[in-house]
Amino acid sequence: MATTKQADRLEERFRLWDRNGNDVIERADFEREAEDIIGRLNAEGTPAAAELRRAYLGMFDHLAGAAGTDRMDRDQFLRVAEQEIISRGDAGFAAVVQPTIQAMVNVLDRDGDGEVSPEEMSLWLAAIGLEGDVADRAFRELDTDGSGKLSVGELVDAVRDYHLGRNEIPLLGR
Ligand SMILES: [Ca+2]
Ligand SMILES: [Ca+2]
Ligand SMILES: [Ca+2]
Repeated sequence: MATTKQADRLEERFRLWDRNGNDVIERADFEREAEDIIGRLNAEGTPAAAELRRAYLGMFDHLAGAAGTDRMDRDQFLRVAEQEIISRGDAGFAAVVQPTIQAMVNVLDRDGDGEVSPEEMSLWLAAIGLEGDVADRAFRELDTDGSGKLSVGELVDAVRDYHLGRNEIPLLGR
């Protein structure tokens, strides 16, 4: 059973992902979201950007396939997100969200060590409105093993925790 905060965050997700504001989530919304993220991360035209676009559309295809429609209205989206992601916990986030997070990491990981340093993360945090000391604090909170870098697993956990109402860092936007 979803808590109020979880439900609010799924509502927020619906509103955010309905990029053209027509009250349904469709493929065009995810295409636009991916393009915007690629633009904010200054990654246009790179192989990693193409992979990020594929990952976003893969996430859409997963949800649309489970919903049985490629035009999800609010109720359909909330139901399918609860069923495919939230209620399945770690397995749901791993199946649906992790490929997108991995693709984001591939875009950001300029030195190719497979993780995201504070410098590499700064573009992403700035894109969600976190800069300076606030960004530093958010980075430390996300770096749960204190290694000084963010792994794909730490970032997937962070997105999960935000949607479960356990942190206040809206990595996928607010
Ligand atoms: Ca839409
Ligand atoms: Ca790196
Ligand atoms: Ca770490």
